[in-house]
Amino acid sequence: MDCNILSVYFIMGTMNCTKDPLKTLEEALEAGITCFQLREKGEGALTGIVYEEFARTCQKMCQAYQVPFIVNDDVELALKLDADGIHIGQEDLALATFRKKAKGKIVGVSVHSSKEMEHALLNGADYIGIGPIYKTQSKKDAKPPAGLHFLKAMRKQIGNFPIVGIGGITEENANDVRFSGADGVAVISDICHSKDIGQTVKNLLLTKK
Ligand code: FQP
Ligand code: MG
Repeated sequence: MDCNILSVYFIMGTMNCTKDPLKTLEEALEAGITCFQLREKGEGALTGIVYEEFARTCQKMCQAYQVPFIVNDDVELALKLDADGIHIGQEDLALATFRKKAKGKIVGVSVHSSKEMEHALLNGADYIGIGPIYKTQSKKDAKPPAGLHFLKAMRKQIGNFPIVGIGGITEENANDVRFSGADGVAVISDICHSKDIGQTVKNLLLTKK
C-alpha cells in the first residue's frame, strides 16, 4: 500500500456532521483529502437500506476523485459494495479471517500496544491506526490519549510500515503527529465542524512532512 493515501484521511458518519454530510464529503474531496472512511455509528446513525444507499453515494463520490473508500467495522457492507478497504478495531473481528475474505483490499487495524501491533502485522494489516493521540470528542468509548510518545515508540518498532495517527488531530497539531512518525493524520471533527472545509483540508495537507 502507498502510504501517501494516509496523508489526510477523512473519517465521517452522518452523526459527526453539522451540515449536510454529502456536502461535507464533497467539499473535503474537492479540497484534496487522500482517503475516506465511512464510520456510520452512534445513536441516530443510519441503518438498513438508507445506510446502504448513503454508503453507495459516498463511494461514488470518492471514485470520482480517485480517493480510496474505506468502510469502518461493517465487513458485510464493505464486501457487498466492493469498497477499497475496511478498518477494523481490536474487538471487531478476527483479522486473519477477514484478511482471507478481502483479497486485494486495504485492511486497516487500530493498535494500542506493541503486542497489538505485532498481531496486526502478522495477520496481514496494510496500515495501522494509532490513537487516540489527543483527547477526542468523536468516540465515546475512546481509550485515554496515547500521546506522541507512544506514536514515536511504535514508529521505532515498525520500520517504514504505514501508520496513521488518530484522535483529536487538528490543523494546529497535525505537524507534530507527522514529525512523531505518522505517515498521515486521520480527522473527523476538525473537518466536519470546520466553517471552511476547503481551507481546513488545505491546512492539514500543507503540514505534510
Ligand atoms: N483508526 C482509524 C484509522 N480508524 C478508526 N475507525 C479507528 C482507528 C478506531 O474499531 P475502533 O477503530 O477502535 O473504533 P470505532 O469502530 O469506533 O471507530 F486508522 F483509519 F484512522
Ligand atoms: Mg471499530
